[in-house]
Amino acid sequence: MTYLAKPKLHHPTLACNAIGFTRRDYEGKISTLCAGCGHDSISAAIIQACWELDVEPHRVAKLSGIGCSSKTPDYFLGQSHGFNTVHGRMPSVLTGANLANRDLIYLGVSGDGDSASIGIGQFVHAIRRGVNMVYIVENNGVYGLTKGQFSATADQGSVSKKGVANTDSPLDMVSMALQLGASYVARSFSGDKHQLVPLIKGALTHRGAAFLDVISPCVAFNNHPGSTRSYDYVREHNDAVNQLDVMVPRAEIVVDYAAGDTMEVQQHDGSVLRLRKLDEAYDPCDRLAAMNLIQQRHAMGEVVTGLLYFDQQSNDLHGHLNTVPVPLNTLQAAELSPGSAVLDRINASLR
Ligand SMILES: Cc1ncc(C[n+]2csc(CCOP(=O)(O)OP(=O)(O)O)c2C)c(N)n1
Ligand code: SF4
Ligand SMILES: [Mg+2]
Repeated sequence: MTYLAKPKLHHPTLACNAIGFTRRDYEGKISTLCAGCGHDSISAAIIQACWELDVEPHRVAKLSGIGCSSKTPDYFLGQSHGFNTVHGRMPSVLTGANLANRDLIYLGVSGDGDSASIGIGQFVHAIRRGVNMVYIVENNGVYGLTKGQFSATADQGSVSKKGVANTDSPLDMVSMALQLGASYVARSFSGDKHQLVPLIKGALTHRGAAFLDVISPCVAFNNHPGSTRSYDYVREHNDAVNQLDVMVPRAEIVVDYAAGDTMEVQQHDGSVLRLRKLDEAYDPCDRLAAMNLIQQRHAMGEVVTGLLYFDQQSNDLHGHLNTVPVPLNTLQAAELSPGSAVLDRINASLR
């Protein structure tokens, strides 16, 4: 007999964060994914990031599409809001929810199939509009749920489990996000939680469109020699440009890096991103340089990871539209319909 429910009781000695939650309070149901799937490590990193940031679970809205990756919101933040949309439609549902209630933290989780094929039109518009969200693509180069067909992000020449080479050019979602104006762009690897957890924390504290491409090996269909999305390939070709720390205002800021090796930037919510440079020449505030480096290293078979770009002056969709500061879903009839006298004044001003 299989038991798929986690025990509700917690050990009394489990550590609590500043708002009294244990790490287990941020978990969801037991995962039904294949043992070793990279997506489960990303779920664990999301749980860790939210716990460390003292995020109130009821303030998070998780949205996803269809795919193994899109199933994962069931496996974390079980006390948060969730909406599992249809294939490729997560970005528009997230945009609508964000417009109605700007007070929630929006976490979009998708796959390379979900976002780079059927949902590509939705992805580009959510990013270019600067929707305030964390958009994570769990990128394994295949359609895992439908048994391992190449996705649009699969590298040309990479070989399927059955030995067939992919002949199409890959679509790089990081380069696209940069070109579309995302204000926080990062790439990481599901097998590197030391890099991934701070990148998720930085994205959660960022205002604007934060995009994370996380290489996440599919152990069932894309983890063999010849694949460029396998654990071995990514470990051997990972080229990290920096290492991020996120310090929230209440935390003591401990300096442990040599001066000159780091750069700090304050986010809108008061948190500080501290970047330790691993590649001295890399400037994460230069969008064009980021695009160049990613393409150059990709041509060499390298996978560039880290915080690739952020915009210190970032804004979001509500800022662009100049909406009122309160959630639109709290406006009352009197505020939405100010009456004929106001309408007459507006009409008169247009004559
Ligand atoms: C409209 C529609 N077309 C096709 C499908 C079949 N389908 C389900 S998941 C999927 C691709 C999933 O790939 P990805 O987003 O990369 O997720 P993964 O399983 O790899 O994590 C497809 C094509 C569907 N569910 N709905
Ligand atoms: S099929 Fe691939 S993507 Fe889906 S759960 Fe299994 S390992 Fe993960
Ligand atoms: Mg996939």
